[in-house]
Amino acid sequence: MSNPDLAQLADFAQRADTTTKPLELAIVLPTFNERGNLASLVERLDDALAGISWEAIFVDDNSPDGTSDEARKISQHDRRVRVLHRIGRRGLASAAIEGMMATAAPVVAVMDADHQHDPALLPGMLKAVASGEYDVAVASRFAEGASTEQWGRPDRVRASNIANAIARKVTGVELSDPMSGYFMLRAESLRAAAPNLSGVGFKILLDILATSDQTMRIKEFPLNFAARAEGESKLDRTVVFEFLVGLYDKWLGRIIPTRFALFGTIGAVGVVVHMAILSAFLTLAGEGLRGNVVTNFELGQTIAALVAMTFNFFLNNALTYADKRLTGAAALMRGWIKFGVTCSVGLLANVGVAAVLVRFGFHEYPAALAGIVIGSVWNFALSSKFVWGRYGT
Ligand SMILES: Nc1nc2c(ncn2[C@@H]2O[C@H](COP(=O)(O)OP(=O)(O)O)[C@@H](O)[C@H]2O)c(=O)[nH]1
Ligand SMILES: [Mg+2]
Repeated sequence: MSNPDLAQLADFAQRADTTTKPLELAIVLPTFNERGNLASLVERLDDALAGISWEAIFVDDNSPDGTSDEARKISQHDRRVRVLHRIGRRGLASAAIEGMMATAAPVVAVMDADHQHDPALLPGMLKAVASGEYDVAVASRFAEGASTEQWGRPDRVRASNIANAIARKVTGVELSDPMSGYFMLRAESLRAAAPNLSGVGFKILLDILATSDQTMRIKEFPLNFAARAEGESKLDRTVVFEFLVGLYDKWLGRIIPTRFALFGTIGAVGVVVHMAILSAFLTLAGEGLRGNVVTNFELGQTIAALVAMTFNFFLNNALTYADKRLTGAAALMRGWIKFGVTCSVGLLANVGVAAVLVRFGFHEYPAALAGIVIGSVWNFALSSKFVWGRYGT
């Protein structure tokens, strides 16, 4: 037998061994439009994890580029690769949690599917966690020996630093990169924390650390954070914002749901915009329209309402629904019209409730307030379904 044959045989034996060996590690890879990155990533996992019995779970939120089809194609030939295809859902945190809950492996890792996270760190991380010496292994972009130079995004390094500083303050966890998206822990610890995880935006690692009862023993692994291979970042702009939303969700989200709080806050700002436009209009219009069929007030009120509604639509699209943001002129136009229709229904509910309350003898202002609250709840419920929800596009 020649040497290459021997090498092949050894390779085959090792593979056979890892398919009969009990599963040791699951790597959860949330994806949204990552089609071009999958095949090469599986190859890199295969290289990095030689001798380890692993599976990879792609959790795809129905990416329009067909990422899930690509993942299924790979999976047909490689059973270590699995696909969780979610419909009508968006969000990195919930994708990671659901992926980690979908495996029988005793140890689970989460990493990006865009090649920013180097799979070569996985065996070391596994050793730290599987031995029981540590509870969590974190690949850190900011630990001693790590680098973010290849990333080429100093703006995002700064944003991450700010978020990390706040994170360290509020959780008391001393970690160089609590917002890291690349980490590993025992599946058992994850399952214990799962019922109390927020699953909204919030960087999932921080959520796990803040949720778990005992103090986690953490080992950091310096990561050379690369530029993404193909496609574009979905999370850009929103890191710090997402983080603040996550904090809110953790502390108050159970009392007033996070999205509703955002929607309501934006609505309140919308009222200010409305009043500003109305007063500007009334000042500028002066006596001009006096005596016409439409009064200054009626015209001003209509313009202000349209502007405020448009303002609310765009702000909600950018912030409240950042994770399901509508993009492109056609989708935005459709969304804007649907939002307008939704708000008119909300207005009817608002006025209806307030009028009934006044008839029952309530004072006008509390009645108006009740109308506003009911109208907002209505707007929120309807628009989250029809504008940004699964029926939205
Ligand atoms: N399932 C799922 N994955 C997502 C979503 N948003 C981002 N991802 C994936 O999460 C990983 C990190 O996202 P990315 O856009 O690279 O964020 P960045 O690294 O912070 O710029 C990538 O693998 C994305 O494809 C989402 O809404 N759902
Ligand atoms: Mg990325």
